[in-house]
Amino acid sequence: MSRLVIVSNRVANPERGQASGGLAVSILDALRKHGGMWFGWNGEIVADEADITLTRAAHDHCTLMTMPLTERDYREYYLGFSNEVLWPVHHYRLDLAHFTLEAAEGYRRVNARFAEKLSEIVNRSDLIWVHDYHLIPLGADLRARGVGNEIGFFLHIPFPPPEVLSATPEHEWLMSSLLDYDLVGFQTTTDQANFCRFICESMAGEMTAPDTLRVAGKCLRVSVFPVGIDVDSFVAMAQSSEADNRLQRSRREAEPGCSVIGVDRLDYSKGLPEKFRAFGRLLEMCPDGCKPASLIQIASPTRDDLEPYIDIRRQLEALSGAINGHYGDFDWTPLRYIHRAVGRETLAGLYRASRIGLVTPLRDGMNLVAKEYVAAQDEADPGVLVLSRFAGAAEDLQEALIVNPYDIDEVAHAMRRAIEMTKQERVERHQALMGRLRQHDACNWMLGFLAALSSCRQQLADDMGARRARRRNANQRRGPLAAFSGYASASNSKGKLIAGTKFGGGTRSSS
Ligand code: ADQ
Repeated sequence: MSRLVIVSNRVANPERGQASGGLAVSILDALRKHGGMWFGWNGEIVADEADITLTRAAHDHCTLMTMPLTERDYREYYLGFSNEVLWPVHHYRLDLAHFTLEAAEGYRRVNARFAEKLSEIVNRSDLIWVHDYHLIPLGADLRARGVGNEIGFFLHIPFPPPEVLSATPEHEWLMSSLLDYDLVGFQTTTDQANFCRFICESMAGEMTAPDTLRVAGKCLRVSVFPVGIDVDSFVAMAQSSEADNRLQRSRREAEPGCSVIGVDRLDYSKGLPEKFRAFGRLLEMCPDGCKPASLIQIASPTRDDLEPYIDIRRQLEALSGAINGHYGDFDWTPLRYIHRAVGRETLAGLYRASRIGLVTPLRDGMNLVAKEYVAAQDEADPGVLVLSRFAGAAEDLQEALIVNPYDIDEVAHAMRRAIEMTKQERVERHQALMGRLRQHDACNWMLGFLAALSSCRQQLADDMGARRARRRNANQRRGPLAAFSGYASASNSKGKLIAGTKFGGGTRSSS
């Protein structure tokens, strides 16, 4: 079996149980199952490029190869281009995107350095799996250094429609650099469709099969691999003694009403102000003196050097203060807002103790919290997941109460519906959701991606062989001049043929 080399911006410490980002959680699950090497930034900042060296650390199931960034890299590559341009644009927030040439330069520079260091340590037979938006051009940089391995890329965040993407300066360069991967994976069919539409409409590509793009003389496999969680280990975690202690404590200290939990990184994409307002609306809908529900919102700090993150924190402090000031009582704090990371067992216990899991991002690649909440429930008396239709998870988790997070009334009504839902309905919905979680769990995500990556060159070669054979047969059936006319129409009409390429349906004639 080939060695797996995972590359991501940040390498998390596998021994610390508090990874509060979805990417780290999913990669750790993958490495626990498969083993291999994890390559990336160690979170440290050094003064000078000359101080950047690779460090190796061995763990039970993997080797970590990490290096620091310089202060300038951090500012330009990480905060600047990755998180002030790509993150907002991919979450449909053009209003928050802030582009500078220095940031774009920094992004190119760090990707090139990752490629330089990585190319020195990979073996020819390694399968290389690059993760997320920080490292889009890494595949092309590796190719430029002669790395001929199979290289796959997985995007954890949404892929916006071409009309939004094209507002990013440098987007053409970025998208063309994706063509050097063998396989590009997305969370949902919507993301995949947006990407394929961009390639077909803006880069004269064509779809030669439902998951294959041909563009600029290259073939690229493009598929959907919804990220999942390790269901059994999360179920076990939710029943562990630590989770049980948290559950018992939560029950003892419970605020009045139905318990509602929210767990998110403190990010503007997660829709936290809208969530607080919807909770406020729920309280407002109830008669005076009624205490229908209490919300615990855990929001781990993230990117707090950036203005939009400072701003959202201010908004949440003001909103939670206003809600508690207005509705709170001597025996009741309706909204508890906790701004820090929490251990995973504690989280599991909190999910289990809560009747409602409130997951309402404005836009999200997948959202693992939604899946963790479902897995942590007591199957005999489960809680209800209220889920944003704009989370990738909503494509699959249809038995949740699906809401529009911008519609405060709709979210408030969904919470009321969850409070009033019969046990039988809760059990039925939960059973169906657990089936879906198991179908798309962490293991299937990883194995699906790796199987596609290791077979995609062969499959592309087979597809091309089959296409050539089909064309030959068709020409033979049409007689001796057909081969010539087929060639002529393809070459004469190249521009038009491409302009007439029908997205998702292969080529069609330009007539
Ligand atoms: P994130 O945006 O980080 O991930 P998400 O999928 O919800 O979002 O994952 C968050 C993870 O961190 C969960 O496992 C959660 O338990 C944990 N977490 C969150 N807040 C925490 C806290 N306060 N304390 C401890 N743990 C906390 C990105 C994309 C997502 C995509 C994932 C995986 O933005 O859309 O689902 O990658 O692909």
